[in-house]
Amino acid sequence: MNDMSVLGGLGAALLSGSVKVVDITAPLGPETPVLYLPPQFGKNTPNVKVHKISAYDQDGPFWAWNWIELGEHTGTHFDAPSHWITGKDHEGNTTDTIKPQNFVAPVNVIDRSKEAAADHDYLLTVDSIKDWEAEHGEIEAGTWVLMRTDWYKRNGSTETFLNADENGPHSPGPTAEAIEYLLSKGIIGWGQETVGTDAGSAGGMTPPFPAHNLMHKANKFGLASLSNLDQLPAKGAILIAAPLKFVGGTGSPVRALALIV
Ligand code: 23J
Ligand code: MN
Repeated sequence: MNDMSVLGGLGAALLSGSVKVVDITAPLGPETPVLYLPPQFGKNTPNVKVHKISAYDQDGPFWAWNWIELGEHTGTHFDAPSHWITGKDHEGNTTDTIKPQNFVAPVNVIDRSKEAAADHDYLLTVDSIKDWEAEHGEIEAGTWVLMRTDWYKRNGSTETFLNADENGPHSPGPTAEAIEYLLSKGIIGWGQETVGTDAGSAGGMTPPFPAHNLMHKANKFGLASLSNLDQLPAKGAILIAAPLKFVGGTGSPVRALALIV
């Protein structure tokens, strides 16, 4: 297939519905759960606030509009390398300077939903990724890797989503070694369905928050609070997830989509 017929074929497939667009984004609003960090880590990010400007009333007779108060790292969102101290000196490391090719790429989806249901502190290991590759094929350079856990089904409330007790939050994520392994394969991004790209227990890991520390050190990206990964195949989908072009932004809410056949 030549390059023109690839897009012609895609356009026809979108029109006929044989290629489908899956929304892998969680609803964004005042009820959206946000990360909670304990005081030793510093400040927290606020909840979304929506401020009315007008609603077809004396403040704007024929129109409705709002302005929103929004943290960069809120809801389904993109982590830029500048988010982490390890990524702060890279070229093109902010939401406005990242190359847009990174926002559209093939995606691998590692289903560990059974494991995460059985163990809320489930950690994805190198061996588990190698098992997945033996079944589905190698993870290729330039692709995204997402872990499906079905954790998005807990995203309706902060309590179930953060899942914290006196020992801190309990949610699945990657080991540091798993991220190192994925980086050795040349991936451009790591994403999951939990509030951040790391496990609830990640503050106590070496290094702390390894998905953030290691991905951003490598000038690579993250996606957090993804939804509906149970609708994606292990391989073969195309991820589309572009942050707002915030000048100097460390991250941004996104409308994350996947193209599937
Ligand atoms: C700051 C500190 C720790 C974490 C995070 C932010 C996030 O999850 C985020 O949204 O980037 S874990
Ligand atoms: Mn983030």
